[in-house]
Amino acid sequence: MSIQTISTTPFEGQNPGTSGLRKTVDVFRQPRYLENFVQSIFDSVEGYQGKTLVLGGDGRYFNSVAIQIILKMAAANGFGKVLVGQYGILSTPAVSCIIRKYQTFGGIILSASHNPGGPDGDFGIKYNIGNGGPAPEKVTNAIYAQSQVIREYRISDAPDVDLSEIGSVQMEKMTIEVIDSVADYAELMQSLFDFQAIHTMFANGFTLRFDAMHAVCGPYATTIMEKMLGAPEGTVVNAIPLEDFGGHHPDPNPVNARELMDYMNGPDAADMGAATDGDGDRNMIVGRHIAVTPSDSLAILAANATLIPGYSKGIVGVARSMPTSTAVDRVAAALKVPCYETPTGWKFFGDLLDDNKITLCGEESYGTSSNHIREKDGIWAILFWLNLLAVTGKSVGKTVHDHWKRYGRNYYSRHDYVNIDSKGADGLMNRLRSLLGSLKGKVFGSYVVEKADEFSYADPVDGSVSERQGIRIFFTDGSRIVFRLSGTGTVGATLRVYFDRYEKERLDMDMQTALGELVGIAGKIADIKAYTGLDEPTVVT
Ligand code: G16
Repeated sequence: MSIQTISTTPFEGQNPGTSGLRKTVDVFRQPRYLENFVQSIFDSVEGYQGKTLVLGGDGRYFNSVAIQIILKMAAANGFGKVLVGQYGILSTPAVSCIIRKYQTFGGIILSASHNPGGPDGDFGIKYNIGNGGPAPEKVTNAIYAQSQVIREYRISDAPDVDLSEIGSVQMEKMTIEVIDSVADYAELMQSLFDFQAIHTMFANGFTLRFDAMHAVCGPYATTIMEKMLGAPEGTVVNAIPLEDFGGHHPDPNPVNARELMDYMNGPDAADMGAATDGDGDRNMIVGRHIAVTPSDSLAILAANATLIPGYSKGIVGVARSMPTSTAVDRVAAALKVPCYETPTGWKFFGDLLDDNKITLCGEESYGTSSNHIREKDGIWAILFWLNLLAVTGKSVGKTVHDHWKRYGRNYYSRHDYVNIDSKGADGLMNRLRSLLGSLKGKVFGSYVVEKADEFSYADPVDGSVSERQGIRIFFTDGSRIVFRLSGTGTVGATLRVYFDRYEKERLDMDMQTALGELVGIAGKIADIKAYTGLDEPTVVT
C-alpha cells in the first residue's frame, strides 16, 4: 500500500446547492470528478488529522464505487478512523446521529436525497460538520472555492475493502470500522419515544403502512416498526433498498408516493400511512383519506410535544423555512415561544439548534426534526405521530381537524415547474424583482397586495447574512405567494411557487379550490407561462 498524489485540474460548477453537490451519475463518473470534490472538502477543513469520519450513503447507484474511493482518500489524507455503514449504507439522520454520539470530526453522506437514482439518475455528496449537521454556507463556499483551484489529490492504492462484515480493518494508518447501519439510530429513537405505548397500540390492532420506496429506510423501518414495536410483518412495503429505487422517484409526497395514497384512499386503508425518501430524511404522514401537509405536521408536533417523553418538558422555540406555511407560527404564539423563519435548506437550522433557541423545526418540503440530531428525520417524525396517536387514541384525521378547529387552517400548496430553461427562470425572477417596488396596494380580484419583498436572512447566532432567498408577495388577508428557484435540481432550473392562505372558520374547502384565485394571480404577476413555456406546473403537491 502506498499513498499517491495525483495531478488534476478543476471542474466547473462543483458548487454545493441547497443540500450538497448533486449532479447526474454521468457527471460524477467522469475520471477525477468525485476525487476533486472530496479533496476540496478535506482541503477546506482543518484539524482532522488522526480524527474520525463517518461515511455512508443511501445505496443508490455509484454509492459502492464512491465509498471505496473516499475510504482510500481519507486514509491518504490522514484521518485516524472511518466509521462506515455495513454495505456502505447509512441514512442521512443516522449519519447525524453517529457523528454526535461518537463526537466525530464530521461525516460524508452519499445521496441525492429524493432525486431519482440508477445509471441515468442523480448522485450527490454532502459534508456534515462535527455538530452532525450539513456544513454551513461558509464551509460550502470554501469547498467550492477550493474545487476551482485544485491541482492535486491524495489517494491510497490499497485494494477495496469488504463492507459486508461488521468489524475493523486497517488501511494505511487508518482504521476502517464497519458498523451496524441501524443500531445507534434505533437506540436514539428508543430514548425519545414511548416504545411500550406504541407496541401496545400495534398489539391492539392499530395498522400502519410504511412505504420505504425501495430506499434507505427499508432496513431501519423493518427493524424499528416490525421487530422492536411489534407491527405485523409486511407493515413496511418496498422495504428492500435498490440502486435505482425500483425506477421510482423516492420522494414522499402525494404525487410520487401514489401507491401509498391509493391504498390510503381505498377500502383497506391502514390507520396511518407513512413514507420516507431516498436518504431517509423526508417523511409524509397520511391518514384515511387525508394527507397531512408537512407544514401542518410541524405545527401539530409542536402543539403536542409535551405528550412525548423526549419533549415532555416543553419546547424552547420552533423554526420553519420561509416558504413553509405559517401554521406553526400560531402554535408558537400560543405556547409563547419564539418562531424563527429561515431560508430553505436544513443547514440554516443548525445554529439555532446548537444555541438552544429551538427544539423543533421543519420545512414544507416534507422535512421535520428536532434537536436530537442536526438533520431532518423521516422515521423520527413517523414515530412522533405514532406516539401521539398512542397517547391520544385519536385518528390521524381527527388529530388534524382538531388542530384546525383550535388554530385555524393554512391551505397550502406548492407548484413546481421542473427542468425549465435556466435563462427563462432567471428572467422571471429578475422581472419579479423589478416589480417589487410597485406591487403594494395593487388589487387582483378579491386580493390586495399588502407588501412585496425578497427574503434575506441574518443568522441570529453568527450574524451571517444570506440574500436572495425567495420573492414574497403578501396580501392584506394574510395570504402569501412565494417564488424561488430550487437549489437541488441537476438539469436546467426548477421554479417553485408556494401558496399559503389562512382561514379561521372555513376549514373544509378543497385545497386547490381554496387556492385557485391565488394560483391565477401568481401566473399573472409572474407571467409564468411566457417565461417557463409551460401551461401548467409539472408537479403540484
Ligand atoms: C433539501 C434541503 C431542504 C430543502 C429541500 C428542497 O432537502 O435539505 O432544506 O427544503 O432540499 O430544496 P429546493 O427547494 O432548493 O429544491 P433534501 O431532502 O433534498 O436533502
